[in-house]
Amino acid sequence: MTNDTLRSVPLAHDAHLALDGAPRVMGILNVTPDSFSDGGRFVDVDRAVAHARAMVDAGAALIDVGGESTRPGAAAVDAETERARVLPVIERLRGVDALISIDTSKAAVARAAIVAGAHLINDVTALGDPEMAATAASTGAGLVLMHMQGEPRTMQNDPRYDDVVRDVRAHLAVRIERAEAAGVDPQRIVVDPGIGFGKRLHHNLALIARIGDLRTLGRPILLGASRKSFLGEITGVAAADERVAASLAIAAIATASGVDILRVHDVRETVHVVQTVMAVNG
Ligand code: HH2
Repeated sequence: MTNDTLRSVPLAHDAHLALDGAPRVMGILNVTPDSFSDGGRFVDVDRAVAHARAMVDAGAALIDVGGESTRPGAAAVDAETERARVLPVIERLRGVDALISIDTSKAAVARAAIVAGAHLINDVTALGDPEMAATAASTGAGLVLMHMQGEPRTMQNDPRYDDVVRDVRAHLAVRIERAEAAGVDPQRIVVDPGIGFGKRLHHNLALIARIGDLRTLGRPILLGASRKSFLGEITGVAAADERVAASLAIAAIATASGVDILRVHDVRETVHVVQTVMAVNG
């Protein structure tokens, strides 16, 4: 594992994400009525901004703002509704001491979010929108390419792989090539195996256990496992907000495995995990 490598990911608005081997924590801000863990809690702009600020105070280096739930079976949202949810929040977050990511699969939403002040695009469809790569290229935004099999509505209906880690890696390699072909600077690309997106429990576990295999893509790795349902399958805990300890176990494994960004709900606790694992590993 190349934990000691210093790297910097250039982002929109001349910002950079510095990576030094300890994962950066990305706090989740779902401005949606229906997200699986925090749906409805941060639809109000003042509450969303206050929650973002609290996550930054707790040590989040990034805030991931999303206006459409991607949980299995979630209702699709049009671009206008999504923009109306996220833009007022992003505008209010200008000047906070954190980088802002826009969690969207729509190029039109991504573009508007970058204009409003966002620094990187978190695209869970990895260029499902044919305009997304050109949008990332022209704005200079960072670009998270996440693996998903199928689409949110149906992705959990019997997903299959030959070798899930190899298949996910190959899929991400193709999407990286596609982004580069459209003019995206490869230095700006981050990859993500997409925990829970068209994966059964054993697929998620294999991807986490062998996350280091994705290093050969040559890009920083983001992992989003926080409070997800596979943790409920392991522990028998049905309530998403009671899966914090299980989420922290994954954060510890990911930190020890050299993951670069952890997308989480519980920022303070995750920062403590990262600090502790890094202290032990010297
Ligand atoms: N997971 C979710 C949403 N966006 N983005 C990346 N890059 N990686 C992930 O694993 C990921 C993601 C789903 O979680 P959440 O945002 O908490 O819920 P919902 O999709 O219901 O809003």
